[in-house]
Amino acid sequence: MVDVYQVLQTGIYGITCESISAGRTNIEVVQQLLDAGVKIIQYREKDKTKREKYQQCLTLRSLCDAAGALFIVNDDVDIAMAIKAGGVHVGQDDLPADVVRAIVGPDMVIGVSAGTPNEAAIAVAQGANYLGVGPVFPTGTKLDAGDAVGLANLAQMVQMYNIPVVAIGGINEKNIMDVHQCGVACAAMVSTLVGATDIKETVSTIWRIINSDRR
Ligand code: 3NM
Repeated sequence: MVDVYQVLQTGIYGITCESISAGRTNIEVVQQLLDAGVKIIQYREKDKTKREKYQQCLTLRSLCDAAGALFIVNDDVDIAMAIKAGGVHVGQDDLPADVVRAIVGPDMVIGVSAGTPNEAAIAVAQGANYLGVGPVFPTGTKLDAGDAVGLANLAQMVQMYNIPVVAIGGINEKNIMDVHQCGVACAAMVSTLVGATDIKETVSTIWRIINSDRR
């Protein structure tokens, strides 16, 4: 069994997006992330049918299980249920966290995206297990991500809630130290990881930076 809270403190949270994966499939990218030691993977895919997503998720869940990693499905509560994912991540336009909880039961991890303290407070009250806060910096990966939250607001939101905060949006090797110093549990990255020429090397570099901060 994956210890969710331990996994959420590992620093790096990988998110898929096949269209910016340098010609690799989500399966190939996730295998490389897992080989590099990443312990939390979110399946986020906007350009596939539900059937295609379901099929990729089935494969990815078994890869994550074999690697002792937590597998989280973005948006699609039904797919998360069908493949027995470890978690589901929802945004402000999706079902509220308490409704998701009623559907998925007590054991599935629920992550909620929150761009403001008010959204975060509601998510926490509704039983979210972690908060996704972003976009910390401007990002080209999610076009409707809204205005950048910035480091000061991120640090404030980390202090406000007693559940793990996952920072997201525009995070890369150059700014990961600043993000980490805000006290976040993890930094979630799409383009920096899936678009990397050498995924393993990029993960190692980011971990080196984070660990130099922990010492
Ligand atoms: N959610 P990249 S920003 C999926 O602000 C997602 O909630 C965001 O991609 C939010 O790491 C984002 O390439 C995209 O900037 C992050």
